[in-house]
Amino acid sequence: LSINDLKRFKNELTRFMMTYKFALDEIETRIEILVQEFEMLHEYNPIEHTKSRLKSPESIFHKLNRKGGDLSFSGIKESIKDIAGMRITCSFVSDIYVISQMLKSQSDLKVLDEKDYIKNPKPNGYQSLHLIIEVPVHLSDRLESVCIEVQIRTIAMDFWASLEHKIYYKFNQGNQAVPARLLDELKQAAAAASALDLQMERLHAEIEVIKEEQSETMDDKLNR
Ligand code: 0O2
Repeated sequence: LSINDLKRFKNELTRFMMTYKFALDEIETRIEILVQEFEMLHEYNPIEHTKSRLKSPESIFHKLNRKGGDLSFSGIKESIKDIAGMRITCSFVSDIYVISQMLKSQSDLKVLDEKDYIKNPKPNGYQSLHLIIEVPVHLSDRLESVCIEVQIRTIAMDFWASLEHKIYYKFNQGNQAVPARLLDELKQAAAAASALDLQMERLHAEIEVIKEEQSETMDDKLNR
């Protein structure tokens, strides 16, 4: 392997990773437009926060080894769909489906896969809506279709998932299994998070009705 081979590989890797960054930039902009328009029309923002990340080359390599795939840029592109990931945290469960529907209805985005872990939570309690979306990226000399994974969840689901991730990380670093009692408690915590989401959604709907009634009364007074 010569120094020139290494330089060529480094350039190819940079170019490969850049396409995923551009796909994330593209989706971030589209989400930002949806939020601003939604806020203007409904005086309400369905998104609490968003977070984007690119998988590191090391982590891509580990995943490829685990899943078994061709060690080439086209092979990686084919077998790993979450090199670019965006997490959207919403206030309420219904907002998750509103955002998902808005993305699905954009004609130049292609939803390749959808996993609804809200309707069908994972056995450990994990909840989220996952979409694998193919995004068109216009480069200087070609058009590339780039996959990104979008995870949409509520604040409660996100709180649960980040704690669960930390617990697994801690135990896995020591090559230990997570104790059954902790797994059980995590499952109970997932049920509590779900109940909280339901309660918040109900309260939100009630508040919306009150706001609507108040604005109707105000309109009546002004029209009298
Ligand atoms: P990271 O570092 O968050 O990216 P895949 O492994 O992606 O080929 P899979 O398992 O069918 O196939 O994908 P799925 O179910 O869509 O889940 C992928 C991602 O969802 C994970 O990415 C996590 O981010 C999240 N996730 C899925 N299940 C759990 C869970 O039980 N707990 C938590 N905390 N997160 C989960 P990565 O690559 O594992 O990690």
